[in-house]
Amino acid sequence: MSRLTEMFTITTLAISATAMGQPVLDGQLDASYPAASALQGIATNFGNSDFGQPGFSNGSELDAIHVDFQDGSIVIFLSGNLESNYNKLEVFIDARDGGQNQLRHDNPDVDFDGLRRMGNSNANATDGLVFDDGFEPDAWISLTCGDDGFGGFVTYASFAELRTNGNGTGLFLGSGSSGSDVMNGENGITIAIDNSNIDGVGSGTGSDCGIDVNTGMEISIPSFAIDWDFEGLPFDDIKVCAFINGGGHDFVSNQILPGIPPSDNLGEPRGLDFNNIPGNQYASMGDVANDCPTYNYGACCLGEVCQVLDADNCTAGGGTYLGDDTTCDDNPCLPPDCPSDINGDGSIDVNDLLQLLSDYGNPCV
Ligand SMILES: [Ca+2]
Ligand SMILES: [Ca+2]
Ligand SMILES: [Ca+2]
Repeated sequence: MSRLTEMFTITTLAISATAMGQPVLDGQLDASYPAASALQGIATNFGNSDFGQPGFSNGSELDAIHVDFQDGSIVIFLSGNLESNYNKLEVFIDARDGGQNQLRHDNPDVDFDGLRRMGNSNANATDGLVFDDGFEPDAWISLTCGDDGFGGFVTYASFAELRTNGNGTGLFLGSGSSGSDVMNGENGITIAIDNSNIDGVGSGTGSDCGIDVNTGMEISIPSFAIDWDFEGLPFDDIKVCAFINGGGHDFVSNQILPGIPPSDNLGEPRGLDFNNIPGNQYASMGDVANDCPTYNYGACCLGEVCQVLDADNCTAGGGTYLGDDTTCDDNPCLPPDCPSDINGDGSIDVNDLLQLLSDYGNPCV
């Protein structure tokens, strides 16, 4: 191919890609993406990144999710960060009939058995992670990143089918790096990351907002990876649930999309049931989230017991609501420690002194 022809071909490809509206896989949010289907409403308890580098990141957060089907591929953009300590981004995709509302025990052994770490612990157990009713994912992708051992930034990813009766195909997709150094998986899946976000949600467990973040994790899945019987499935109803998990797929953060109300990290994925958490923890293609969700969550005193609850549920249950985003740290529901209030009437006065004098000389038993 002559240099001129080569340039022409490259230019033509670039123009046709733009004309067809395909996103460029580089971890930056392209104009071709639809509006966010969900926005994060709480701070991250897995670290707020402030490095500002495309590669290495010192925190994980999921700020927004965009989902589309473009030119034969499912495209998913998750704005935010993935900490470069080999924590895991878990992405579950429901794009066809069937699937696994509860993760099974007989899924393929991929990523050091990381997928099965979240599922039923054996054929008779029912302790696998349960998604909200109406969400039955058919595929799973997990992305991780960190130091390659030589000071360079590297990404790895895995894919698995989540067939209704288990025993789907799974594979290691390969490795990549940041920006346009994308990972090209054997089955046509491509993944890019740009970790440079320093905005979005901050650190903590209270309310926050993940709006206006335009860098993060970008995934393109050719339809045949999920249309495994080549039926020409329409892919007009795609749902996605994403969350940040610990390095062993064994400790779920509080960064879920669509999000959860203000909360600490969720922890153990086994036994986790998203039906027990308000709202749908899955987003549908076509959903539009213009604003971050808002929550009236805070510490609620039920006697001396403190629980972070929704304000209405707190008062309906006879509790005292201490205000939005208050926490149960150092149990604020316990009476103040006031040893000089000897008779316990809430004030220190002459009656405490008289009580002391009347007790004077008695043995403490
Ligand atoms: Ca499905
Ligand atoms: Ca942030
Ligand atoms: Ca739910």
